[in-house]
Amino acid sequence: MPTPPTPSATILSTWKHGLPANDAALAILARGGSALDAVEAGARVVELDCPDRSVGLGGMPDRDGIVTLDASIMTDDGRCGSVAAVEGVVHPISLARRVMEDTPHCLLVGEGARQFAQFCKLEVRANTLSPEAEQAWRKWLVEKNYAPVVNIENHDTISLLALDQHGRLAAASTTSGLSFKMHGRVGDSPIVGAGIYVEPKVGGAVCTGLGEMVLRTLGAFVAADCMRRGAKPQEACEEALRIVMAKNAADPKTYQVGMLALDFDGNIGAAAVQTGFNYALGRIENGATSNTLFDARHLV
Ligand code: SD4
Repeated sequence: MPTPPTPSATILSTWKHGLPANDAALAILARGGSALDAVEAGARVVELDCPDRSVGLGGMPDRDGIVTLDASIMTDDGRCGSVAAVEGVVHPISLARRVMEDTPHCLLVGEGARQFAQFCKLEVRANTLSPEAEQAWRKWLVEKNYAPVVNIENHDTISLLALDQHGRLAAASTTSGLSFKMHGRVGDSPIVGAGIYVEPKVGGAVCTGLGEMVLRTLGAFVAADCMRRGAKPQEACEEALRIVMAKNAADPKTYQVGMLALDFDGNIGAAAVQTGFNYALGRIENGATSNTLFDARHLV
């Protein structure tokens, strides 16, 4: 007998722009829609309108003045799709989903990913800079200080986790990556296991922050694996971040990594290396909907 639907659902998103993302996701979850549709819809909101210029075509460029985008999506049956270093694609999260659903592959990069977007008839534009991003890039060019320090303030990649009314869980992440990165640099966000991971029957985890720190330890996988071994989502985020800090030589005060986790009971975890990481939690419980911004616990 299939499990009857439960009248609850959860959406968890990084940073303040998680609030409008959650609103879009909650609309889907409220009508019994899938966690997969919810995380995609939430990511698409921020891809179109990210005031902090860290997601989508309005995002900050690399050091050559070119915006390159990374995105990934994963479901609780182990399916996943990603795109990396793709140019001109308005909704890289939807392209990642098409990689997952319509190809035998997990990851497409660069020009091949862009061509696949055209094949899928997803919107592709000329890759021009927004006026704000161009101004910031020209200012950066004056000194060309290549110090990939991710902010400890309130802006960054959007990464999402959703649990729907039918008990299905999905994760997604989409970003323009580190501002003024080297052309061709890919962060953690499109790398399954690093920026996002869903462990079937256990739960999922997602990351934001300085991708190199997460890539070296496959942060999201580590957090999900902690849950597989019995940790609650909060304990899992903190344990995974301790491992990130232990395995990276850099002083943790010089970088930020934030993590969110969600299990199949709707328990959540949120933690960051240092202060400044906030997240939006959306819930549907007994017919009532909430969407609230919280500060995550920090470890240093
Ligand atoms: C990256 N974690 O590319 C991602 C995104 C990010 O500001 O932090 N962007 O490293």
